[in-house]
Amino acid sequence: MFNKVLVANRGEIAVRVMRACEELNVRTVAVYSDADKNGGHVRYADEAYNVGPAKASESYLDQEAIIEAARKADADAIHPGYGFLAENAAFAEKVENAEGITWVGPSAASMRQLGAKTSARKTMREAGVPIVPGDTDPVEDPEAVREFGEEHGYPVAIKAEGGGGGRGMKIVREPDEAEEQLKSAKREGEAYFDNPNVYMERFLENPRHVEVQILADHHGNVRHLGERDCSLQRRHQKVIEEAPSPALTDELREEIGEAARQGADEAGYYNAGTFEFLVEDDPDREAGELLGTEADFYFLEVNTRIQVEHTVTEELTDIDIVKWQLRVAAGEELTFSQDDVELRGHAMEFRINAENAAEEFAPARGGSLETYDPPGGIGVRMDDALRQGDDLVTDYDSMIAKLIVHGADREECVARSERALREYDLEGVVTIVPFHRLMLTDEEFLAGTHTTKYLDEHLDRSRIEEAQEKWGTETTATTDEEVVEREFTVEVNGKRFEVNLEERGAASLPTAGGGGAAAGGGGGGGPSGPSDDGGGSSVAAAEGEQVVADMQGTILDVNVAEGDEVEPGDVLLVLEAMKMENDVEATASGTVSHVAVAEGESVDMGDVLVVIE
Ligand code: MV4
Repeated sequence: MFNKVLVANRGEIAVRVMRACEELNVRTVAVYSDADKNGGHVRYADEAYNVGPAKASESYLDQEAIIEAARKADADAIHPGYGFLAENAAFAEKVENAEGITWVGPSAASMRQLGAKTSARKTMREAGVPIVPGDTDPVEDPEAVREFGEEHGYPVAIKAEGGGGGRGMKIVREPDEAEEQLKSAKREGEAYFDNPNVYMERFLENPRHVEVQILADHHGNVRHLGERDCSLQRRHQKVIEEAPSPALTDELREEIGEAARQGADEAGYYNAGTFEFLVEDDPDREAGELLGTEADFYFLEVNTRIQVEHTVTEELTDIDIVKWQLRVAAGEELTFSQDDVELRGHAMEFRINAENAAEEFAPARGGSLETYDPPGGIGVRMDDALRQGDDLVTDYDSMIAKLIVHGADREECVARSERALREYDLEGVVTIVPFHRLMLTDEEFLAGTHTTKYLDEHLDRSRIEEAQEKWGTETTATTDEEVVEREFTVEVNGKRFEVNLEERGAASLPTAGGGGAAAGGGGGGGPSGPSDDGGGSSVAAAEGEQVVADMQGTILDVNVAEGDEVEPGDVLLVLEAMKMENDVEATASGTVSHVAVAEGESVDMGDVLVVIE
């Protein structure tokens, strides 16, 4: 087993991995950006290293900085968590080739083989795993799309080979849409994934998202740990995940699990991974009716990492997946057979996002945890990296915690979840807890008949607003507490150290000149951007004639050109950030004199987007 593991991540997943290390008597190393200097994962680790500024590309995504921190700490393994570099094959390869440091995850080769959707589909088809009807080679010609539509029926899905999540998929509903949608899919593939290759599948109208947890060692042992149902999604973002699926019979459950296990085995996969499937649901299925082996299920894609929702599988099987990741990476064999894997009871995970569900899930722009008193008791697990008084860091993902609940069956799990969400006392930051409480009263969700389209196309938005009013909490967008930072030189046993001290709430004391006494002041936590106007549209800070980005993200659409006349409220462009589409609006009348960005470009907070004279 390793001596010391560097966790190349932040927030709840970093603490989750560190807890596994603690139980294995392995020392832990955190990395953090300037925005996370007060982060919970920094507090938790045995030691912590700053890897750069808030901007992820210059810190958590800076491969050299991460490896350098591992060297400095003398760590003998790196666990990537999820997101950031977790599925970056080049980084995995760098670590695989780094003397004395082990990569905790699947091989770089597996990431390349299974990360590109077309090669994943080929591998699964050769393993006898059903794939969504369609091609496995890139398509270039609109005529080929029309022929496919004639053969398999419309709609046809055109997907980016490098795609994933909700990005890179276009739907062709009739022949004359083929040319434009093919071009659009190729453009998006090039812009987002630096890969213009796209392929076709028959589009399934009512799919459930069912995924299977895989654990495999370096000795040929491949196990599946049952499935998770992640059908409750909003704009391709999972909101509540559960296991087992409320829609499947045990026979269908076992078929899908075995298909995933077979596929992983054939692919020579090792460590933890998740095999995603689409299960065709019956739109007329009633509450209490289950999908049996007559239902069609198809392999969709592989996630070559630990996932956010691994927790529900852990609660059902009592298997610590992260500990097994570490053991497998250290060369140990799995000590349980497939028959030893038992699925007990029912579990749900509620993603606690700092978002306002009544404002199209707009991410919170700031705040601090004036009250943070999470639930507890039997069957309740909190995975977070928070404590009361923490400032909200808004530079990264809006998910700040996970509430995981386990019960003897789904009914008990729901009742226990309602109790836990009622207990969750969180003031100072807006979250989607009210939305979760609403879902636990929703007929479709309680019946388990919701598909992946339910939230985007069916849930009545007014019910979300009512829930937010009924159960929402007060928030303060800014903190007025003074944080004074000073630099001191201290001497310990004859050795001198430069240390930065932060004093919260204290009046700034006069300090003697020299010694680098830094002037204190300024709010705590991450930068507070312009005030949020809610509604998922961000009013860019218009400084004089410049319209600048108020958050880091990717340009989705540019709606103006030089010479255009604009009025306040006109949508100048669409910025994709925090997994949300944000309209950037003009705040003054005038003529567009310069457009500084193009579709697909990444921008940072403060970058000039458009100039209006
Ligand atoms: C599909 C599909 C229907 N038919 N492919 C969405 C993102 C990516 N993971 C694949 N996705 C889909 N692929 C075919 N042939 C429907 C979706 C889909 C979806 C899938 C799983 C979970 C949520 C979803 C939300 C919208 C669309």
